[in-house]
Amino acid sequence: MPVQTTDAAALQAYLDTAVALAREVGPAFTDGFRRTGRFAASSAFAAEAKLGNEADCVTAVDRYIEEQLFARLRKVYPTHRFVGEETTAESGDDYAVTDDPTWVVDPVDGTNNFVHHLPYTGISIGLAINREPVVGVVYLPVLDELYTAARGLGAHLNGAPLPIVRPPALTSPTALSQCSLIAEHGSARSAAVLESRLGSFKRLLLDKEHGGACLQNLRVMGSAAYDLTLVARGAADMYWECGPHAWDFAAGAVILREAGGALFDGAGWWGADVPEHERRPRPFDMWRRKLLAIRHIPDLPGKPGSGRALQKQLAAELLAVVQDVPYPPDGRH
Ligand code: LIP
Repeated sequence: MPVQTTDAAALQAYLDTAVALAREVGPAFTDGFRRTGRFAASSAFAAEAKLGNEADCVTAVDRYIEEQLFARLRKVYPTHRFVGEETTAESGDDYAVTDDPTWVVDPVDGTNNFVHHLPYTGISIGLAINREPVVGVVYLPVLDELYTAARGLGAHLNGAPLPIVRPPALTSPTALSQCSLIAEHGSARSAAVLESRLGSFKRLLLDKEHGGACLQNLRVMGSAAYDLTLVARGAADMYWECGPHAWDFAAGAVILREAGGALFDGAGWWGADVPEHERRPRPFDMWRRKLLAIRHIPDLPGKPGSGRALQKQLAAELLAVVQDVPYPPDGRH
């Protein structure tokens, strides 16, 4: 098995490259969003439905930015591998997941927001080594928010360390009912998927008298990458979703972890035949398309490790309420 360099200097160099490229393609992204410049001819812009599903769309901007990013990355790292939403999805998802350095890119995450002029949409550039995401850049050009992180080097928003809100202002929720959760509707719209997902939402929101978790609030923002940055900055307590792909999660996962957040497999146990003693949050695997993210929770005074314990407790509480939606994993393993 090849030895991959993941020392701080190597990771910083990868991060610098990713930041420079995100900034470079940013103007094309805003041109697309505003239908100006290179994307002024609106006829060239139409959102196309992938696989006949209008909820899962792609535009000329997605394709253009992915091409630009991969062309530049290939020049700098000719031996690396590349997985991108547009090239990969359009080639039928048939790629091998290996230990090699692999750039995992979503040129426009939140394409639906992009098409509808909602600025919660951005470029997501992740680098995985040994199958684990280690570098992440999420750039929201319209809002000019640049989130950056590399393993062991911290996470930043426009250069300021994350989470933005810190103790003592950052308090600790001690139960699911005190949490704000981000979730998504996703693009799969079959009756079975909707029933499962809406059932989870209902149990999460329902008051306690009727057996629900009575979550403080549930928000749908429309972009997995952005959702992860919101949890990383401390603007939401949790994000849960089954269905997105590695290119939606890769960069945001690094940013969240480096901001002190915790990631778990989002599959959940509702209705599954899992014995009670096995009911613990499983580790996150970005190729499995299921994620639960919990924000940084500070330790209680004099209790080191209590923040991590609370993250696990909240994850367990949430996973006991939601229902898994089965999806095949990304890539060949
Ligand atoms: C989107 C994700 C979102 C999910 C959507 C879609 P896209 O990515 O960010 O979380 O709910 O179905 O996968 O397609 O806009 O890059």
